[in-house]
Amino acid sequence: MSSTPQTENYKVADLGLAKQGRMKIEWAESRMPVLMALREKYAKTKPLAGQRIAGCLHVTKETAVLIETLSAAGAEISWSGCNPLSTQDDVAAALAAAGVSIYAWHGMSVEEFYWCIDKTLEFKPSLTLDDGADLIFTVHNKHPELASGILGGTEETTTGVHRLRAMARDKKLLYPVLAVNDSETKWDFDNVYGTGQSSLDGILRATSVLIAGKTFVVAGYGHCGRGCAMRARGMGANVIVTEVKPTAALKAVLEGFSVMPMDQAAALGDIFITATGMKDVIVKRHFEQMKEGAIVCNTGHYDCELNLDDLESLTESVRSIRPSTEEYKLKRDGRRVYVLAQGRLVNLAAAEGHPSEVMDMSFANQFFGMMKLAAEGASMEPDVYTLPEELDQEVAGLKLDTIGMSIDTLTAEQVAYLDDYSSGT
Ligand code: 3DD
Repeated sequence: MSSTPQTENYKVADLGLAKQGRMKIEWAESRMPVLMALREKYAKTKPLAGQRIAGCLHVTKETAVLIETLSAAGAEISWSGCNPLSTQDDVAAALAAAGVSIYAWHGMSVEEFYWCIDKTLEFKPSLTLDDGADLIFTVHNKHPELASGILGGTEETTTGVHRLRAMARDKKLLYPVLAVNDSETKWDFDNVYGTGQSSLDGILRATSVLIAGKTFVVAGYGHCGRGCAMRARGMGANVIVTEVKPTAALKAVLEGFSVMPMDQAAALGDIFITATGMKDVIVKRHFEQMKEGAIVCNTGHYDCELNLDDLESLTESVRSIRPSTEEYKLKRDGRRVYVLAQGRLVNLAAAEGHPSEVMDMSFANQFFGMMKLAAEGASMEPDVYTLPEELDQEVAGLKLDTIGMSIDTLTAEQVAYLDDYSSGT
């Protein structure tokens, strides 16, 4: 439990970390020019005035920039973290010290995790902002009476969007949701380049091992897995990809990665990372085959991809040998397997998550999503929607402007040519 007493509108680990946290937030601000431009523009008109946003998203220095941008645009905020291990306590302290209603600390229990979500719902939000859908699930399963007051919600991550689409299909959704994850300026940047870099960052901070020359097994070749494979290869690893989807596996083959079932890869890998969104990706028979010293981690949103109950059934003793690194000594022959971040997303639990530069675009989509729902949510049916394609071009254009890049534009004649079917070659 966090040592800071809960006041009426926040609970964090240690308010004394606020000064350090504020400097981390300022560092992120200097690398999130799109959000900062939106903050400057909308602080004047405050289009979110009167809105109460309950957020459930990793409390990182980048999320703090989003929170303070939404607040500058007029919204009232109440926030919790979306993973028990991903909160940066100094950032949470800085937000609390600045008056943000925040309930988040690193290392909370699952019970405390849901207590924090309940606290954010006390002010009866008009909008919800999710990463992994725990907040919206809590509204639907525990506080359905709040749904009538909610104009809509956004969802940040692949797995969350998948589950919300299933709810919408089954007509269980009580209010409209915008799938921020499905914006190209989110998934094609955050999921690929963000996850690739931040997952290697998490592994390196937790273990400090050499990546070059190691056999690096990536389970899942979706956008996140692709990023991990790309970055591991960049550091000199021999990358093996495991998949269940033929097209994804074929892409990995054509990118030059080895592809094989986990049953085969388990005996070969030095480092394993799961990025599938599926449960039980690495299970007992795989742990049994692993080499002495194998390192295993997950970068998927939920902590179900490594079956640690299976590993525990094989284990004689466990010790925390480094921060975010636990050593499991196996009964059979004393072999040691190392699990990072207790099987939770290694990029946020053992490092700081994706770099600010990519979160700048993900969170610009979150910001525009909140604006759209504030304006139109009341007239939208409960379903899952993607943000308009032109918004992607606007976000990418803002990013290019803020990094001083300019591009060509089509002439009127070229635009006409696109639709011209009067002649061929
Ligand atoms: N996620 C990764 N890095 C993050 C950061 N620095 N701040 C907040 C959230 C962060 C999670 C996102 O990648 C989210 O898009 C996801 O889970 O898909």
